[in-house]
Amino acid sequence: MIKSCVTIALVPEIKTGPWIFWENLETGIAKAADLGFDALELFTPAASAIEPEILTGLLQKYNLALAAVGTGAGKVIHGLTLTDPNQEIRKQAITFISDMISFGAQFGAPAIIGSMQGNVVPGVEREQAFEWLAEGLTKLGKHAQSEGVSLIYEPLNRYETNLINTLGDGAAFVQALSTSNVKLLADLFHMNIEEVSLPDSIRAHGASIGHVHFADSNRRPVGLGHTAMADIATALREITYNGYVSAEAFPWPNPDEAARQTIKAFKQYFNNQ
Ligand SMILES: [Mn+2]
Repeated sequence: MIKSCVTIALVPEIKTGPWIFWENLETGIAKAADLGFDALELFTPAASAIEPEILTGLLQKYNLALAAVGTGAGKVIHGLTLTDPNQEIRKQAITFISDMISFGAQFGAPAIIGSMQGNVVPGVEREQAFEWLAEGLTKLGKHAQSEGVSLIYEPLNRYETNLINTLGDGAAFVQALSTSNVKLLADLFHMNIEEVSLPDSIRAHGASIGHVHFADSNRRPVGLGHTAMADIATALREITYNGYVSAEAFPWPNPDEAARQTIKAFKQYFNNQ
C-alpha cells in the first residue's frame, strides 16, 4: 500500500525551499489531516526543536503518522556535512544526524540524508570524499538500526551534489556498506534531471528504495509539470513499494493549493492500487 505524505518545514533559513506547509506545526498538521494525507514529513532546525510529547499529542489528535524527518538544517544553519575535509565538522554532522535519527525513531520515522552528504570540494580526492560518506552512512545506518528504523540516503541532482546523482549509483554505494540498513530516496524531481528513464530506474533498484519524494519536473506539485507520472506509479506498484510518496514540492501557487493539488494527484495515481 502506497501512502500519501506532505512536507512541513519549520526552518526559517530555508523558506525558499520545496516544502508545502510553512505555518506553525499544528496549523500544517490540521490542514494535512483535513485533506486526507496519511502522514507528514518534517523539517526542523534540530532534533530538539519539537518536544516529542507535543508531536505525539498532535499526531494522535489528527490521526497522522510521521513518515520521515529531514536533516538539511544541519547544513543550512550549521554548515555541517559528512564529507567536509575538517574532521571535527564531519563529527558534528554525524552527531546532528544521529540526534535526528533518535528523534524520528520515537515515531517510527527514518531520517533523510540529502544536502548533508555534501560535495567533493576542491583539494579533496574523490575517493577520499566517498570514504568519508561511507564512514558516515555506515555509522548512522547502524545507529538507526539500533533505534529500530532505517536510514534514508538521497541521491541529488548534479547542481546540488557531485557525489551521487542517480538511483543506480546510490544503490551500488549503499549495497557496498557494511550495514544493510541504508535505503534510497527516489526523489522524482532529481530523477527527472538525472535518470534515462524514471520507471526503468525504479524497477531496476526497487529493493533499495525506502522513500519517495513526489514532485513534478519543475518541482511544482505533481500535475503541474511534464513528468509522465502514470508510468512511474505503475513502476512503484510493480516493485510493490509500500512506503510514502511525500510531497517535497514548491508551495506553488501557495501552500493550500499545492497541498490540494498533491492529494488530488495522489488519488489519481495511487488510489486504485
Ligand atoms: Mn528530495
